[in-house]
Amino acid sequence: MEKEKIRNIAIIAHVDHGKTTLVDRLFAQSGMFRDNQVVEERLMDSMDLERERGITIASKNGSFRYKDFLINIIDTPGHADFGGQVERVLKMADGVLLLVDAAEGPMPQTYFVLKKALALALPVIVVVNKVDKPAARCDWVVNEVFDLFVKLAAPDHILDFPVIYTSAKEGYATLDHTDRQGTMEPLFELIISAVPAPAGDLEGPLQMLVSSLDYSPFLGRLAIGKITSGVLMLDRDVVVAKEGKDSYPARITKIYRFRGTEKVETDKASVGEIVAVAGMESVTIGETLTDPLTPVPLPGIAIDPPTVAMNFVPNDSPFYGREGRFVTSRHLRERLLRETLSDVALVVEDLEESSGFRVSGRGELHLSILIEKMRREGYEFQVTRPQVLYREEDGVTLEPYEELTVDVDENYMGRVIENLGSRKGMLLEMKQENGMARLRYKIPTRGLLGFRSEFLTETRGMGVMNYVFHGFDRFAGEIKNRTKGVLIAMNECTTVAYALFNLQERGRLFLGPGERVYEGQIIGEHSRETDLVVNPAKGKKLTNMRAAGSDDAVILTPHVKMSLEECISYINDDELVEITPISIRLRKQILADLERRRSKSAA
Ligand SMILES: Nc1nc2c(ncn2[C@@H]2O[C@H](COP(=O)(O)OP(=O)(O)OP(=O)(O)O)[C@@H](O)[C@H]2O)c(=O)[nH]1
Ligand SMILES: [Mg+2]
Repeated sequence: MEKEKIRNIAIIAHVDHGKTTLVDRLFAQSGMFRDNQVVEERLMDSMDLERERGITIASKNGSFRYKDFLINIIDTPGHADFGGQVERVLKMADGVLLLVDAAEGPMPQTYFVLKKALALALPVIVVVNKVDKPAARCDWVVNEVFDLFVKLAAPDHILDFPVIYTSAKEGYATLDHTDRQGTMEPLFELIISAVPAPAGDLEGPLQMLVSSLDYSPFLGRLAIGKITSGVLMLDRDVVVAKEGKDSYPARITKIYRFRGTEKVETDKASVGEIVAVAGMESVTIGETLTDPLTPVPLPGIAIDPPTVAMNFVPNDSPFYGREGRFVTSRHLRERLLRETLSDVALVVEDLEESSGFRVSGRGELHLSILIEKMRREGYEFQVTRPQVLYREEDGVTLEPYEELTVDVDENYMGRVIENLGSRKGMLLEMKQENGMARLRYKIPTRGLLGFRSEFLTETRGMGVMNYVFHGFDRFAGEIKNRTKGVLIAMNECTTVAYALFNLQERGRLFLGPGERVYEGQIIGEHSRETDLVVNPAKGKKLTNMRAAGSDDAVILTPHVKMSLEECISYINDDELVEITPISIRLRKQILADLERRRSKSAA
C-alpha cells in the first residue's frame, strides 16, 4: 500500500453529536455494502452495552475506499469518562474530523478532545453536523468553534480550519449550509485534500506505537497502531520497547488490515498503515514495536490521571458463590489486570488492609461500565462507594473538579441550582433563551457523585447534563451524601407481602415479596436519618378475629428499582454493593446488628 494514497482520520466530538452515525454514512456512500444489504444502524457500536445504551464506549478502527484512496477511520466515544481513549487513539491519526452539533454548538467534551488534537498538532476539519435540525444555527456554531480554537491557542495554520456542514442522518455534506441536500462527496473530497498523507520513511527501521488493543479468542492479544517507519513483516523478529524500560523480543504471527469493520490478513504492511498484529501476549499500550538491530522507541502515551476510585472486593455475603462463575480474589485480580492492558486510564492496585483491589478511573460511568461488563462475563464481587482522589500540594489538600454544563427547562432551574449549591457547585455562567436555561458550573467531582439520577428526577428526565475534567483545586469542604438511613433485614428470610406492607410506612422499599434476603442486607430507605433493623418476613398474627377483607392480598406500592449506577452512588462508606450476574444487592459491610453497633461506638 502506497502511503500517498492513505488517509488516517479520527472522528472526535462531544457525546451524541453524531460521530458513529456519520461513519455509517461514509461507509454506505463509499459503496462498501451490496445494494440490498441490510446494514445495522450505528454499525461501529458493536458491543452489547453500546447498543443498549446508545453510546459509544470503546473506540474502534475501520476503513473505507474512496476513488483510489484508502481512508482509515477511528470512531471515538464522546462521553467524558472515556476521554482517555481519545487521547491515545489520536496517535494513529494524521487529521481529525471535529463534529459539532449544529444547534447545541461546542460542549465541554468538544473542548477536551480539541485540546488533545491540538496538542498533537493534528489538522482539524470542523464538521457542523445535524444541519437538518430546525434549531440549527450554523454561523453561530462556527463562531463559537473559532473562539474555542483561539482559547486553546491554536497556531495560525490550524486556526484556518476548513468547515463543512453535514446531516449524518440524511446523508449529505455541503460547503454552503443554506444548501441542504446532496451526498457525502464534498466531505470525501475534503478529507483527501485537507488531511495529509501519513509521514514516515519506508526505508527506516520499523516503528509502530501500540495505541489500542483487541482480543481474538484464537490469537490472543492484538496490538493496534500506525506504522510510522519501515515495514512490518510476518514471522519477522521485532523487539517491543518503551522509553526507560527494558525491551524484549517478539515475533509477529499475524498482521491484519482494517477493511470496513472487518480485519483482513496480510503478510506485510508498510509505513502509514494502521494494522492489528498478533504474537505478543504481554504487549501493552504505549510500547513500540521496533527493529531488533536499531530499536527506536517512540515517546509513550501520557494520559490524564484518574479522578475516582472504588474498592473491588471478593464477595463475602451469605449468598457467596450462588450466582457467579468467577468469585475468588484471584479471578478478580486476573480480570482487572487484563482490563488495565487495554484501558490505560484505569489503575488497579492491591488493597493493603484486606483482600481486594482499589480500582481508579475517570468517573462513575467509567467504573460502572467495567462492573457491568464483568457481571455479564460471570463475575461476582462487591464494590465500595466511589471516592475521589485527593492530592497534597505544599501542605494543601486538593481535589478534582469538573466543568459541568446543564440544560434545563426554566421551570426546573431553581431546584437544580439549589441541588448544585448543596454539592458545592460554583455557577460560572447562566444563559436563558426560549424558556431553556444553560448553566455552567465548576464543581468538585465529589459533588457530582450520584447527581445524575437526582437531576433526571428533578427535571422529569428532560434535563441534559455534561461534564469534563477541569483540574485539581482546593478541597471544597464536606458534602453530604444522603440524608436518610436505611432499612436493614434482621435475619436471613424470604420477604413476605404482609410484612413489606407494614414497612412501607417506614420508608421506601428496594424489593418486593418472595425475595430471599440475608441478615444485614439493605431492603429499603428509612424515612429518617438513622438506620432501622426490620423483619421483612413477619407474617400476620393468627387470631380468631377475622376482620372483613383482611386476607393476604395486600396491595404494595411499587418498590424503587435502582440501576447499578444509582446503587453505587447511593451507598455510604459502611455499605457495599454486591454484584452477581443475576442480582445487585445493597448491604451493610458488617452484617450483624450488634457487631455493627459495637464497631460504631468503638469508632
Ligand atoms: N437530526 C439529526 N440527528 C442525528 C444526526 N446525526 C446523528 N443524529 C442522531 O444523534 C444521536 C446520536 O448519534 P450517534 O451517532 O450515536 O452519536 P455519537 O457522537 O456517536 O455518540 P457517542 O459515541 O456516544 O459520543 C442518534 O440518535 C442519531 O440518530 C443528524 O445529522 N441529524
Ligand atoms: Mg458514537
